[in-house]
This record gives sequence, structure tokens and C-alpha cells, in this order.
Amino acid sequence: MKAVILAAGKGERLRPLTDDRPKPILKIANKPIIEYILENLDPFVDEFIIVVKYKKEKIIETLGDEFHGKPITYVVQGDEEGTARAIYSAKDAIIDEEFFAINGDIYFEQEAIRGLLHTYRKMKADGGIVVKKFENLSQLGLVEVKNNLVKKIIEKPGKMEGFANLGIYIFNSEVFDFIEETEKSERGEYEITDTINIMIERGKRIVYFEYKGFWSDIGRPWDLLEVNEYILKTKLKHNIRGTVEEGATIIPPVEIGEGTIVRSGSYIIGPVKIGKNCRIGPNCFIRPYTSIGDNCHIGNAVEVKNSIIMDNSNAPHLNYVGDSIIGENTNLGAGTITANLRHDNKTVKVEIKGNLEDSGRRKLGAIIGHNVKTGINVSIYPGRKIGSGALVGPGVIVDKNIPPGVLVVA
Ligand code: TTP
Repeated sequence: MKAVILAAGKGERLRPLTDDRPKPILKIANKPIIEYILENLDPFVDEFIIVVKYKKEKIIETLGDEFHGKPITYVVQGDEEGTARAIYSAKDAIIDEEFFAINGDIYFEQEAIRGLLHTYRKMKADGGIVVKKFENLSQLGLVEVKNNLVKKIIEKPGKMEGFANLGIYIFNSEVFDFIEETEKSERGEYEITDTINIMIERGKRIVYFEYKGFWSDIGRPWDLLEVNEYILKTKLKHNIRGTVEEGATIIPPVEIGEGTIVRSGSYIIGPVKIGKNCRIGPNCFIRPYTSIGDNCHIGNAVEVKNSIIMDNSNAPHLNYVGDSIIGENTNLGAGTITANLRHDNKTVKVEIKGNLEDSGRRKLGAIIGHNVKTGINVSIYPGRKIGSGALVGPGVIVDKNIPPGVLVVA
């Protein structure tokens, strides 16, 4: 059986982290999002088909042409947008067979795939979808069900309780005929949920599997923190491969990669994951739910908590990084501080595609892109974004988002 993974989207809500790369290769707990999906599919499939478009070279470079010995075929989505067109791009690679189709930007447990396949086979259905009960479906798709079958899918139905569409499907090749009949939705895209509604109207039997485990649709920056926390909390095993100097304190579970040195006076409270060839300390404080990539430097008098720091980035002297995300190849100047809490204790709002959105989090720090440099004593307000390639001069107070590639001086 094959699996089609949709990875052609622009990931605009995740800017600046997607300024120069597609969302599925962003790392959470030091592994690209898409690799977790491939791992979940691995026992059930013999070939992966990845639909790419936006910055496609970066996905191909990251994954190569096989995963766990199984071939990966890349297909490029055409000009028309939407999940239905994304799936249609795989038509020539799927001849008269069943296949999984999965959004390339979600995190879930393998049980979702196993349960879907089992239900689909048992019911001899024409298609299937994974659902999960939510109290508030406003950002999700409502799946109405009756007599073990899907009745209808309604996009963003508002604040109500019900089964959400998790973006995990099983089809056979006849779905391509129904995609050809699918028209553009109100938001100007061809949606696979509309295709499923057409299939149901024509008497096709679409089954659902109710999944009860953790699932996250990684759309906005704080979703990365939520998934990072979940992975570290539930999967991390204490494993020290690097060197820990005498006088450093490590409270498990902490994973430390090969070639990393943790110097004296550092205090690390797990769950924390640190990649390869990092320099940690002396005298730093790393608190739970922190992932630090490869080749990073966390130096003297630096505190990091509940954050993601991607490969080749440094917080080398006198920094506080709290509830923040820092992209690759980024350097914080001495004294660069992220604020992660408002004085009025209100939840932090973040500008997403021009609209101010409530993250729902009382604590949220900075979202810093790739290849950024901040000068000494830069102070960053909660929920502010710094675009990739930006240079932020000494003493700047970042109270507004900074676009990519600009120089900002105090
Ligand atoms: P979305 O999350 O709706 O889109 P996106 O990833 O581009 O993000 P944003 O809205 O922030 O720009 O997409 C759901 C999944 O489908 C995701 O895995 C990307 C994929 N997709 C495609 O492969 N092709 C497409 O044309 C679209 C719209 C999405």
C-alpha cells in the first residue's frame, strides 16, 4: 500500500519559520515534522509519495529518496491550490489501488493509522477518515456521522462540540474521478472535504475511525511548542552520549547527543533534548520542555525554558529564552532577552497573516526566524516575530514584528 503525504503548502501562518523552508521539515524535538508521519505510516506501506511545491528542494534534500529502505517518490502540485488538487497530483503514481492520504503538517500517534485501516477493511468501505472529539470546533472541520458512516463534512462550523476531521484519509483510486468534479471552495481552493461530500452524495460509503490520542495541527508557531512539550513528556528517554563535566547537574530525563559537552555549573532539568556537538555552559540553566538542535551554544548565565532552539544557533551570554522558538543559524547577542509574560497577565496575541490572533497562552515568548542576529541588550516583547535574515542592532526594543532581511537600529 502507498501513502500520499501533502507537503506542498506555503505554511504562511508559521512565518517567519517558513520564510525559507516548507513547514513539514521544521524540526520539533530535533526531528522534522514529516519524519514522525513517515514513521507512523512505515509498518503499513511500501512506498511514500510526497506532494511538494513550496521550496520543494528543501524537502527533497532533507528526506532523500528513501525512508527506512522504502522508496520516496516526489510529485509536484500544479497551479491549482487545495488539498484535493494536492492528492490529485499523485494520480499517475497510484494505479487502481488503495492509499492513505495525510496532511504533512500534523502530529499524531500510530494508532490513528492502524484504526483507520482496520475499520476501512472491516466495513469494505469506499473511503475513510480519522476523527477526534473536540469541545470547540471553530478552527476545524466538523464530521457528521450516522450508522457508522460519515454523513457530511462541514468546514469551520463555529464554536460547537463534535468530531473533527484530523486530515488522515484512506481512499482507492476512484477518488480521482470525484476530485475532477470538485469545484473551488469559498476560500478559492479545491478541498478534499468537498470531494468526500460529493462521494457521499453519490452513495459511496465513507467510514470513520474515532481516535482518542494526542493530535495537533501544526498551523501556528505556538503549536510547535505544544507538540514539543508532548513529545518530550511522553517519548524522551534519558540518554547521555556526550560529555558531562563534574559539577554539572542533570535531572532526568535528558538526552544529550554525541560530541556535546556540558560544562561545570550547568543545571539541566528534564525533559530536555540536546543534539550533537553542542557547547552547554558553564553555568547555564536549562529547564523542562526545551529542545536544542545540533551545533548550538548555550553559554554562561543563560536560562532557557520550554523552548525550541534549532540547529547551529547560539544563546551564548546572559540570555533568557522562555516559551520561544529560535530558527537555525541564529545568534542572540549578549543580554538579548525574550519576555514571555504580559504585565496584565492576559493571554499573548500574535499577528498571523495580518490578523491578531489569541494564542490562548499566558506565557509565550519570541518567534525568531533563521539566520537572525540580535545585538547586545535586545529586548523582545511577548509573541513578537523576527523575520529570517533580520539584523537587530544593540539596545533595540522589539515591540513590533520585524520583517525578514531588514536591519533595525535603536
Ligand atoms: P493548510 O494547513 O490548509 O495550508 P498550509 O500548509 O499552506 O498552511 P497555511 O494556511 O499556513 O499557509 O494545508 C493542510 C495540508 O495540506 C498541509 O499539510 C499542506 C497541504 N497542502 C498542499 O499540499 N497543497 C495545497 O495546495 C494546500 C492548500 C495544502
